[in-house]
Amino acid sequence: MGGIHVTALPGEAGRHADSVFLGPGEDTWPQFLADFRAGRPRPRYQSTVRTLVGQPPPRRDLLKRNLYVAANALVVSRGCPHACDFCTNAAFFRGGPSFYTQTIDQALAEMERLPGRHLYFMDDHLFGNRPFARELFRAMRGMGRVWQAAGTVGVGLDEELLTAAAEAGLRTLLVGFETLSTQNLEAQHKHQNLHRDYNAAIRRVHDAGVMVNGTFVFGLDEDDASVFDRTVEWAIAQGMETATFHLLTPYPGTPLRRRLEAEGRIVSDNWDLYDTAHAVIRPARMTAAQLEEGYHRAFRDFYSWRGLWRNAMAKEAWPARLVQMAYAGAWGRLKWGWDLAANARVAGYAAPALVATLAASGRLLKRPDPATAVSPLRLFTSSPHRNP
Ligand code: B12
Ligand code: SF4
Repeated sequence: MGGIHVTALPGEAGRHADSVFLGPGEDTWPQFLADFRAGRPRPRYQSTVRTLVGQPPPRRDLLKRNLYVAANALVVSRGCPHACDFCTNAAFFRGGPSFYTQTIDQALAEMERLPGRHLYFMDDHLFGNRPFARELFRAMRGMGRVWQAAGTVGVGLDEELLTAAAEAGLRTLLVGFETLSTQNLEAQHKHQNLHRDYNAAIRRVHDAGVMVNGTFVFGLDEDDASVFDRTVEWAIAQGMETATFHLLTPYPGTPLRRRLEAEGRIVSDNWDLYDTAHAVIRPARMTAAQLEEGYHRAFRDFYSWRGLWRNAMAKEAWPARLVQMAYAGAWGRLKWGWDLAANARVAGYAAPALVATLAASGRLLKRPDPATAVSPLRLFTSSPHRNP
């Protein structure tokens, strides 16, 4: 067994497996195979070498593409340059560098192997190494890809990097806003968000033709029962396309857990409830029941028809409003449809619709340039791509 949970709790995992792997697996898996062949597998393997250079390409031929909306999921970096208290990253990468990238050539070669136009970067912070990101986006320009990735608020304020990303095909950016409270950010050591103009960041991301998926954490120490409505109202007022809410969860190995443990505020160690949808801590300024209720209400309100309508109306033009309704509606209101498609093993057939929406959103959101204005009839036509 290996992975994030196992790394945080190797003793627990060791009760269920002969060998456990701590940290990234690239260096330890070959060691294990050699030991296993020799008939001497060890009970514990700790990663010490941190590099993605020279890794064999993933066996994507094993993937049943019809099962996935985003079959072209890839990572070109590991970890993150930041260290927020609630995040599992620092614990996972203990004992070595906690942020490193592939080479540009390796990353491009991986993209070459992926059919179609869509890419879904699973990197924690694709923009975390600025020179790497800039070079990557420059190389991706003209490939005709449309892609989704995650970054920090700072990306929205970094005009040069944002423009390069958008020109390379970035169409949705997941941004960890987490909270609108400075004290909460300080308490979580989320320094990279401090004193950043969230509104300006969103505006600029939109102006670049990129949709925003904002993520938020509820249950931080400054949050009282008013936090849910305030946050949802703010997100809607910004015309944020999609939002994801999470309850503060003290994952094993994190500084957050150590603090809450010392304060006696962790109420459950049932890992099934550690899905960021259950209150497993005693919040400071409300009850656990209020926290859970507010969390569900936030989702309900943001994705209510009224919420979607108001959100869409924050956009200036009707085509952009309609794409916003379609994208956010499909994301937030059609869960039953996605479940149905997943169970019927046909989710992959939704991929062309996703690509069309992402491509259209790029043209619709982008601040209009009169010289290159697009006719509404051409909004959904795709740009040429050598690997359609
Ligand atoms: C992308 C992602 C998602 C995507 C997944 C998309 C997809 N198609 O797979 C989506 C958005 C769906 C998602 C959803 C959720 N996610 Co998520 N997600 C991630 C993210 C950013 C990357 C995961 C990834 O693929 N990494 C790349 C792979 C290569 O790394 P890896 O899995 O760690 O594997 C390496 C090692 O761990 C090791 N290894 C792993 N397994 C094994 C096994 C063996 C035998 C060996 C030898 C080695 C080994 O080797 C690998 C190579 O080095 C991680 C954060 C992170 N950076 O890992 C969070 C993360 C995994 N998610 C998290 C959470 C909480 C969730 C949700 C519960 C959120 C929610 N409330 O909805 C859901 C749960 C979904 C589910 N049903 O499980 C948490 C989990 C925390 C924890 N301690 O358990 C993480 C760690 C984020 C965080 N920092 O808090 N997620
Ligand atoms: S910025 Fe995101 S990925 Fe990086 S340490 Fe903070 S929460 Fe984790």
